[in-house]
Parts: sequence; C-alpha cells; structure tokens
Amino acid sequence: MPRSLAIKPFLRVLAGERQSVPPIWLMRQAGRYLPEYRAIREKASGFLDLCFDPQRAAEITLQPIRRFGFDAAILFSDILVVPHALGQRVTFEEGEGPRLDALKEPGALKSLARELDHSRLESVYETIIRVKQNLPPAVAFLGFCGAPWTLATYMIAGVGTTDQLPARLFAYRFPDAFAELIDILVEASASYLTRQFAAGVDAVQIFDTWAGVLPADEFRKWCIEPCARIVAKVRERVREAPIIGFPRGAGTELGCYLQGVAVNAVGIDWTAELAFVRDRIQTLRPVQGNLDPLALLVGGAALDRSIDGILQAFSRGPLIFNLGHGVLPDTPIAHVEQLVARVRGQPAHA
Ligand code: 1CP
Repeated sequence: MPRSLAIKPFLRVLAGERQSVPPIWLMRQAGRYLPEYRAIREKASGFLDLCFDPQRAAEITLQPIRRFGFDAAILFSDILVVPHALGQRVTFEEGEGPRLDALKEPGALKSLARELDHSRLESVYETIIRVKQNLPPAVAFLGFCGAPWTLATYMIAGVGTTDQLPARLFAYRFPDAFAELIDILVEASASYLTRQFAAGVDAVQIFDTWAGVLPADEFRKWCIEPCARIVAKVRERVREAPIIGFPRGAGTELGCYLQGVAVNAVGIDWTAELAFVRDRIQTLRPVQGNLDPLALLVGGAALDRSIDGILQAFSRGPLIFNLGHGVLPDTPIAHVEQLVARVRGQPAHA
C-alpha cells in the first residue's frame, strides 16, 4: 500500500474502505464565506488573476485546512480555465459571474484550439507544487475539472444560465458539431487531469454540475460516455488514479452513471433520497455528500438533524462527508465548526 494511502483517511475511503469517522471536506470550502479569502480577493485585480497567481492560490487552498482541519484540500482554481486554455476568451465580471465569447453556431468551433495550451495552465501546476509542500501529511489533495457537458453549457451560452437552454438547443440542432466540442473537451480534460496528478494531487473530482437537466438518453451521450472516456484516458497515463464523479442532479440515473463511469466514488447532491442512495448506490461505490448547503447556512437544530440523518443512513458503508453542492457565501463560520465537530463526534463549542 502506498504510504500516502495508509495515512490519509480520505484516500482509504476512495480505495473502498469504510472509516468509523468519515473524512470530511466541503465543495467551495475556499471561498467568499471566509474572511481571510475576502481579504485576499479584495486586493486582487480579477478572479482569474487570483486563479493564476500560484502564491495566493496556494494560500487560499490552505486557508480552510488551517481553520477547520478538513481531511482534503481542493485546489483553488475554476473549471473555466480549460476553455481559457483552449483559446476562448473568459472573464469574470465583479458580482456577475463568468463571461465567455459564446459559441453561437457550429462555425464558431473553428476558433477553438484542438489541444490544451498547457503554457496557459503552468501557474495552476505551480500552485499544486506549492500546496503539496505545505499540506499536513494526513490531508489529501484534490484536483478537479469540469465535465465536458457542464463546460459546454458555459462555452455555448457565454454566461451561467438557470436552464442551460443554449447548450441543450445546440446539442439537438447540431449534434455532430456538439459531439466535436465534447470530443475536444474529453481530450483537454484528460490531459489537464493527468498534468495535475504529475504536479502532485492525490485524487481528482470531475464536476458535472448541470448533469441533471438532460433526458436519460442525452445524459448517457453527453455525461456518462464523455466522463467514462476521461477516466479511461487518465488511467492510461496514471495507473489507478483515484477519481470522484459528481453528476449533480442525476437522481435515479446514478446507478447508470456508475455502471458506465469507473470512478472510485460518486458525489451525491442534497436532493437525492438517502435510503435510495444507501441501498442502490453505496452498495456499488463509496459515496460523498450530501448535506443541503442551506442547512449549513441556517445552523442550529436543523443542521444537527441533517448531519445525523446522513451519518445514520450511510454508516454501514464507505462515506466521505460533504455538502450536496458548494458552501453558500453567507454561511457563518460557526456553523462549519459545528458541522466538523458533530461529524467527528466531538462536543461542539458552547
Ligand atoms: O468572486 C469570487 O470570489 C468568485 C467566486 C468563485 C470561486 C470561489 C468562482 C466563480 N469560482 C470559485 C472557485 C471554484 N470553482 C472552485 C475552488 C475550489 C473549492 O471548491 O473551494 C471550484 C472547484 C470551482 C468549480 C466551478 N466553477 C464549478 C463546478 C462546481 C459548482 O460549484 O457547481 C462551476 C459551475 C464553476 C463556474 C463558476 N465559477 C464561479 C462562479 C460564480 C461560477 C458559477 C457561474 C454560474 O453558473 O452562474
């Protein structure tokens, strides 16, 4: 057994082992709910500049580890650095989210590079090296990428959308061009994740944030198949690479996803029914999740009840405790402390 596996509870769960105290980390654990993040963010010229500044990105990655002692650190970056490294213009407007030069019709694909320009991502790999040097030995280090479908929703709409309509329409109207875009993203993502492993991450997560809006056959074509190809390609280059899939909103299709995608564990969003996940999903693979981010924001008895429900439902198998999506910016620090203490069975602060 590799030494890192032996001492990192998070990696032991990815290897299929149940831990009596489940390891815990939170999606968006480095972000605006932390005053120390806001202090760095205020001084930065733009969000992407922060992602491409190894010294500050490493510092932000480590902030939640120092404050809460989580079992995994997630690289501070964004899924949209991949379109950027394919030559698409990406900016983040203050308070408005991402802006990209939308790929409005099939001809627009010509403007994209066929291969990732790794020179545009060197600073991300440099961040990984820096974090690795400063991470406590029991803490795992997680890299990530966006899944092709989720990336495509931003690349085609040019903004974040509530219904992912532009990409859904594009996929129906121009299936060949859409498949070509997905192919480019499969190659780019596999190459990006491979370089993250080479720089020092222990595991990676593939975020398919918008997986839940597709009908079953489209879900198979645009989520399951591309993610399966990414996993296979990464493992050709990094044998037994530990990988988590997060097909948010997949619901009853989670079993199908796990049949198709050889991930080590699957992220569960907060809408999934606990008994279904326990009986049908956790029996297939370790699960990660799935506290409602709103319960964390509200705190108190509602938070305790939600935590206990998850711990009880998933106590018989391998579990990584997490949210069902990212930490909300208004979440009080004290509620995160309450969560970590309760999951670890420690008395909460009065
Ligand atoms: O102003 C700010 O401080 C920017 C807010 C912010 C942060 C902190 C954005 C903009 N991205 C991030 C960091 C980030 N993004 C991480 C860092 C690690 C961590 O989890 O702590 C990760 C993993 C992501 C991934 C990401 N970016 C996803 C997938 C996960 C998810 O949250 O669903 C998505 C969809 C994005 C796009 C994105 N980046 C930022 C925003 C506001 C958005 C969403 C835009 C939208 O759909 O409206």
